[in-house]
Amino acid sequence: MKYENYFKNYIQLIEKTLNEILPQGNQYPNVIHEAMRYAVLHGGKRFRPVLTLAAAEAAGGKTEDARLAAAGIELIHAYSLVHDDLPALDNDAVRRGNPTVHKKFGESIAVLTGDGLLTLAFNVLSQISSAEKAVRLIGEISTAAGSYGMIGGQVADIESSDRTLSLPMLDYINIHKTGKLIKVSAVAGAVMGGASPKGFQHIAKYGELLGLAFQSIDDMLDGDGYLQLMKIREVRQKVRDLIAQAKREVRVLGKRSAKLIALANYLLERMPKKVHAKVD
Ligand code: GRG
Repeated sequence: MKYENYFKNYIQLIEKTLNEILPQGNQYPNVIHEAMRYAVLHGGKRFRPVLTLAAAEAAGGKTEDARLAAAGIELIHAYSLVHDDLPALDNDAVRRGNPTVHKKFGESIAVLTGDGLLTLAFNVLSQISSAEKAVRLIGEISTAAGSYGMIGGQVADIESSDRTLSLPMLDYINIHKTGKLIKVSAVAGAVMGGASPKGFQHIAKYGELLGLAFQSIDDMLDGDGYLQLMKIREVRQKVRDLIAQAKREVRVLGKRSAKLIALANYLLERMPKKVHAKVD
C-alpha cells in the first residue's frame, strides 16, 4: 500500500484545514505568522491527523466532522518539533528536508512559533461545533501533550541522557513522549465520530498500541532507543506483536475499521529491512 495514495483524500482535507486555520503570512506581525506556516505546511506524513480521521470513520462518524480535531493535534505535533530542534534541546539544523525554524527565523522567533502553534491548537479545538465534544477534547489533548504526557516523556528523556537507561524507563519515555499524542489522536477521532462506549475502548487501545509501535519503528530507523537495550530481532518482534494486537482491537468494529487496519499495516511496512544500532 502506498500511504500517500491510500490516504489521499484524508491528507487533502488535512492540508486544506491547516492552510485555513493558520494565520496568513501578511498578517501583522508577519514574521511569526510566516514562521508558523513554515513550521506546519512544509511536509510531514500527517500520521496523527490521518489517524484521527480514520478513527472517526471507524467510530461511525464523518471524517469532515473530525477535521478541526485532526488539525489541532497536528499543530501541537509541529510545535513539539520546532521546540525539540532548538539548540537547548536537540540542536538540529534540518527538519523535513528544510532548515529548522530557528535556522531560518532565529531562536527567539522559533520559541515563539512553538508557543503560537500550541496556543492556536486550543483555539481551533474551541471552534468545534459541539461544545461538549470541544471541552472533552481540550481536556484529553492538553493532558496528553502536557507534563503527564509528551512533556513528561521529554523531561524523562533529558534526565536519562547521562544515565544508564533501564527498559522500564525507556518504556516510560516512549509511552509519554510519542505514545500519548498518538493515542489521543485516535481518542479524538472516536469522540468526534460518536463512538459507543465499547467502540471507544477499542479505538483508544488501538491508539495506545500504535503509539508504541510508532516509536519502536522510529528507534529502528535511528538505530537508537530500544536498540540499545534489546536485540534487533526482539524489537522487530515487539513491533509485529503490537501491530497485530492493535488490529485485533479494531477488527470487531467491522468494515468501518478498514482505514485503521491500513494505517497499522503502513507502520509495519515502515519497519526498515536493515537496522544498525548506534554505538555511543
Ligand atoms: C515539546 C520540546 C518538546 C518535545 C516533545 C515529540 C517530542 C517531545 C519531540 C519531537 C522529537 C522526536 C523525534 C520525537 C519522537 C516522536 C517522533 C518520531 C516524531 C516525528 O514524528 P513523525 O515521524 O514526523 O510523524 P513528520 O515529519 O512525518 O510529521
